[in-house]
Amino acid sequence: MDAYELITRNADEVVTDEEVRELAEDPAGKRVYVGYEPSGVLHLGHLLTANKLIDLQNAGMEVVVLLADVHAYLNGKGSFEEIRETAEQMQAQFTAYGLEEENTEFVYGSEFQLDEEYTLDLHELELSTTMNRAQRAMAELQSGETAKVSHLVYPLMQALDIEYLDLDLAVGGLDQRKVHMLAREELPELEYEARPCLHTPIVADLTSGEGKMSSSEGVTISMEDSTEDIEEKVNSAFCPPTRDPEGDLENPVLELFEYHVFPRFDEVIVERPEKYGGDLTYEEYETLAADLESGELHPADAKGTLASYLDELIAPGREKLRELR
Ligand code: TYR
Repeated sequence: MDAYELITRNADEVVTDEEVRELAEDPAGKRVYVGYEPSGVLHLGHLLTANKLIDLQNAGMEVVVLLADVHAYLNGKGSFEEIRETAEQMQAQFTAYGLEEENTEFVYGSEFQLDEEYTLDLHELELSTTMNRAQRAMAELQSGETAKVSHLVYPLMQALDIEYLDLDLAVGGLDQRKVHMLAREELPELEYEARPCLHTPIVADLTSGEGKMSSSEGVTISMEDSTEDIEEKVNSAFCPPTRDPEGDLENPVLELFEYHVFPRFDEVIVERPEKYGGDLTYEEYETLAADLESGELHPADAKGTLASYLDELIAPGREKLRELR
């Protein structure tokens, strides 16, 4: 796999492809980040972007993880003290998951976002951005929540982070694209360069194949889940044997193989007794998906295999959480 393929595999979108191709020509030492509002327990949503960071690390890039404490504060997630505590737990779980400590720069937003220069730039962005523009970039509110000024400042600061962390590429889930587009438009107003960005897909809810999977909506898998929890969740997951002809429903079991298992393992072995055809070995996601569709691979076998690989990925973080509590 060449650098461009590694950098862009499993991405839903890159902006722009031309800029990312240029980056891929010489990725060594280029800086990339994902920012996360601190959360005490990582779930699959966090791990999907972390997988991308691991790819980028393998492509030779320098990885920065922003523990966005000030952003979480602006989003009403609690006091600074509470947020910092969850940020420490988050960092420990990322490291356990496979973002090597020596090769990953973990930065708290409050380390630079409260500096005078940053603040003055933020005010300049506030001057050059209309309310309307900031509102379009704002994250979706929880149901029943009223928009505050803090929700408008939030995307402006996220845009500024890309400059202040000296990044060559910004990565996030597809839900971050509106902020990244704002950054590309507004940073040049301050005479900073617009940077390319890469968006990972949002994986469907485990039970229905629809919509966004996060900790607040639908069923996800987290670092808190035991082996049995994982087995149970995967066993009850929606797994239609053939692809939805209309194409609106995703198969979450296949998505988890594609975005979580294959990027982290060279091969996937489905263990089956001889009388059911014996073990199956897959080196590529596509082959497994085709076998599920053709009936060669039974959904129950696919689920059992998925659960055990996910468990292997979750185990070190689960252990870490136990130590911390
Ligand atoms: N907006 C991101 C989220 O929803 C968090 C974030 C904050 C990302 C600041 C980047 C950033 O610079 O999780």
